[in-house]
Amino acid sequence: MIKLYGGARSRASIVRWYLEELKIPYEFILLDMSTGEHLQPDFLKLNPFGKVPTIVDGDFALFESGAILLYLNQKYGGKELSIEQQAILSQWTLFGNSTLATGIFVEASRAKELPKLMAPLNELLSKHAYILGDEFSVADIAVGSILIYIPLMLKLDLAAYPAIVNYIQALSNRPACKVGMS
Ligand SMILES: N[C@@H](CCC(=O)N[C@@H](CS)C(=O)NCC(=O)O)C(=O)O
Repeated sequence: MIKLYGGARSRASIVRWYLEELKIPYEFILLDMSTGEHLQPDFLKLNPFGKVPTIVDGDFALFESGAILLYLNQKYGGKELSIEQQAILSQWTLFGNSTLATGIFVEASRAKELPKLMAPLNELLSKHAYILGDEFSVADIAVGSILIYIPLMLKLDLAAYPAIVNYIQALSNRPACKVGMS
């Protein structure tokens, strides 16, 4: 069974949400980061940087939430993807994990970056329900999880981006999201 190592209110939620969507049995191992459980030798063997999320699938260990999402999609997503389709999923996963997360969470550049990211995203989501079109995909986990952190953690005013507000609401109503991102 896949082991998912996480901490309270950590990015392990993103991976947990996807494991729930895929309906894969998994064991969630909650590390007490306040006492440094993530810095103990046994965990550092899995992730030398001492960060969560990290998974172990059989004897294969993997860290970085984006890499884990793409691995799970490739192994358990049930679809044969072309190189281009796989690249598009990587594009959105890296966008969520890096460009979007930086734009949202780095306070110093937020005022400048946020409109540049949110306006095109709002436009895209006003045309179709999900990032890739009418079908939910791992791209929605990667991008949606970062967007969901806005109402959860930052309380930014999203009134100018109604399609994003609807998207966040729709994703938050998914049973898997409720378990993963809670
Ligand atoms: N880019 C990484 C970020 C991992 C990360 O920074 N995780 C935090 C929790 S959200 C952590 O483990 N922090 C512990 C530490 O830095 O000591 C990912 O998406 O997996």
